[in-house]
Amino acid sequence: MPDADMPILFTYEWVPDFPRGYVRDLRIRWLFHEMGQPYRVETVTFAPKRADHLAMQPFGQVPAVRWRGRSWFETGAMLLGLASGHPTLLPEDRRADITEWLFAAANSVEMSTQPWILANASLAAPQIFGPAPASEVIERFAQRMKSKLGAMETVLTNRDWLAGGFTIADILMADVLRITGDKGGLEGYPVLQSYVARATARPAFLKAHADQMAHWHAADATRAAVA
Ligand SMILES: N[C@@H](CCC(=O)N[C@@H](CS)C(=O)NCC(=O)O)C(=O)O
Repeated sequence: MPDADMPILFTYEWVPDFPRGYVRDLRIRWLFHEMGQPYRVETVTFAPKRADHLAMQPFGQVPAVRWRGRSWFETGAMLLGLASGHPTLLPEDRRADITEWLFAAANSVEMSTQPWILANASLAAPQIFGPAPASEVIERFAQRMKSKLGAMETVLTNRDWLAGGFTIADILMADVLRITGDKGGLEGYPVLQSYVARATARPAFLKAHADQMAHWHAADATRAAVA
């Protein structure tokens, strides 16, 4: 395949250990592996944010993708746009359900898990994440998260995937829940634990995770060579 036809995935040139395996470019790597779509990676700096980075991703975040004459930001929008036309990852007759679940993953579930994850990160490492909120605040974050996790536990009881077969909705939802589970948030939610285990056993997830970790290891080697 000529290079011009290959999607370019933008991620950071280097990150410290704690976000490795969780940087959201993994969700797009996962998509490309599910599609059997080769891609190449280019890097942006975490700080300062370069003008060409901000032109693709107005918040200066990753991932961004450039493909077929346009660039993409927001992982939910990328999953919808890049998988468009795919017969199993985004079947037309289930597009509406899949879109609902994508928004639910990003806007309801991740919106409830992130404050709890970040508060606990502050408790564990205030020198990196800033001072932790008061324990009553953390408890309120936990309760909000649990109301969403409880709902998802009910939704996924007796079904393997959110919208029929495995789709892009499962890429986003399973990755949101994977991070939560790795931080201890899925205790007491056996259905969600099984869902995450099922999703992350897929060869495309394993390859995406390995690719991201290889990227950081290569970045370490580059830094060591320059130092
Ligand atoms: N809603 C965005 C979130 C992107 C995001 O939070 N990216 C993180 C890395 S996983 C980032 O770049 N953080 C650095 C920053 O916000 O400056 C998406 O889903 O694409």
